[in-house]
Amino acid sequence: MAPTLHAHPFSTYCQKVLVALEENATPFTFHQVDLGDASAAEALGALWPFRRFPVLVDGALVLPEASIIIEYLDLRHPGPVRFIPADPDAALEVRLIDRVIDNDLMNPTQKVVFDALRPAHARDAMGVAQARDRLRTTYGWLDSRLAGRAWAAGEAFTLADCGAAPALLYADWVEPIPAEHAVLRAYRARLLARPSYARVLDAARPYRHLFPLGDPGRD
Ligand SMILES: N[C@@H](CCC(=O)N[C@@H](CS)C(=O)NCC(=O)O)C(=O)O
Repeated sequence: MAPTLHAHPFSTYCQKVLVALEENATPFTFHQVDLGDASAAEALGALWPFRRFPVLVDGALVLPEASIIIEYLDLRHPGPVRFIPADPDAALEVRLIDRVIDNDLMNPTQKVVFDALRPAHARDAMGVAQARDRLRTTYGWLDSRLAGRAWAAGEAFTLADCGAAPALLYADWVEPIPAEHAVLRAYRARLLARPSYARVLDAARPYRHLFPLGDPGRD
């Protein structure tokens, strides 16, 4: 039986896994979770007490964490696109960039987005300023690291690119990538044009009204 992905189309970490599934046309069942629905949130909590998605269920296995899910797909549902290179040094580079994408791109973007969802009196202006500063540091690092590469870690599309696609989509909405980072801007454009991510992006369009900083009207 095909695995089931518990997820939401607009969620950045869910999109990361959806890109991997799309890349290899892996059969799966999509179970949409609306965290605003108390019973859906409770059902997700029964799978993963932190109530975060994505969660993949494959037979008796319940697997959270987008990167681990993609590594699992690579092992148990492999396709022509391999997300972790066989060469251990190349695999380290993929995992390093994947960590930077999650920790220093996705997470500060979420900080800014979730802060906008808070009531005005509970906002964290200093935390948001620090998150924006971190995004700018990450942009500079990625712009240098990716120079001369087609994809995040070289010529092959990997785990690092699965996360980079949604992370750069939303990060640029929150804190536009400066024009001087031409390498990074061109990489973001390639990701958005990649058929796997273009399909994920299209499936998420009906939910753009959920973006608390306003639909940017592009991409
Ligand atoms: N480290 C997790 C992060 C997952 C995550 O933060 N998911 C968000 C949606 S993009 C979520 O479920 N947020 C709901 C919440 O934290 O309450 C992963 O890599 O999968």
